[in-house]
Amino acid sequence: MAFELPKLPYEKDALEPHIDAKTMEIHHGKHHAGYTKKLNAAIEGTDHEGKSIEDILANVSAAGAGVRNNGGGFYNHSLFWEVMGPNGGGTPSGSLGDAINNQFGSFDKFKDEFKNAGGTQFGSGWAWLIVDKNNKLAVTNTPNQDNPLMDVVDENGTPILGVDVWEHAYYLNYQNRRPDYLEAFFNVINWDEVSRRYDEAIS
Ligand code: MN3
Repeated sequence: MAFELPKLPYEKDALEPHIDAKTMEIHHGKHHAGYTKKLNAAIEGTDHEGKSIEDILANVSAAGAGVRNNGGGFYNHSLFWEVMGPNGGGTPSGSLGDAINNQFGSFDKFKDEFKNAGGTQFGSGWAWLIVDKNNKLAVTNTPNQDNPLMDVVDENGTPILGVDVWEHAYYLNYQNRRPDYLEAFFNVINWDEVSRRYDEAIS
């Protein structure tokens, strides 16, 4: 079974004005589609064929760069579309809201740390909110298409929120203003989905 490009869970203009339709169209239809296709090509005829993407990423150090880059790209973007939405923004409530307050002191402090992780990632990469092995929240960042599920990164955990800080994610609308893009991202975060992922990760 080959991996399939997931459908966007909303229309490509649904995140405007924060993320524009043209960026979504290219990002999903070209970039994510490309990672998916190249991942399938990289695993065809290997031991990775038929495994879950999570299993592949957990042992990615033993795989080649093609699996690492495209497997990460496939997984990361699949998560990215899900944790955004047209009715996004605001703040999380429930168990995740409590955990953020406990771990970071306040939502605003978490937001600053997350934006800082995205803003200081040199070159291309991602910023993450993860649940670590002790069920604690942490903010991390990773280069390229690496992610916290991979056995090659410093801080492992289950990613429950991620933001793409590759230039292709924001350059049409924000040019070099990555901090503005990161601020706008907070207007489209689907906290219901992030909370669902949090509850699943700690259960
Ligand atoms: Mn991308």
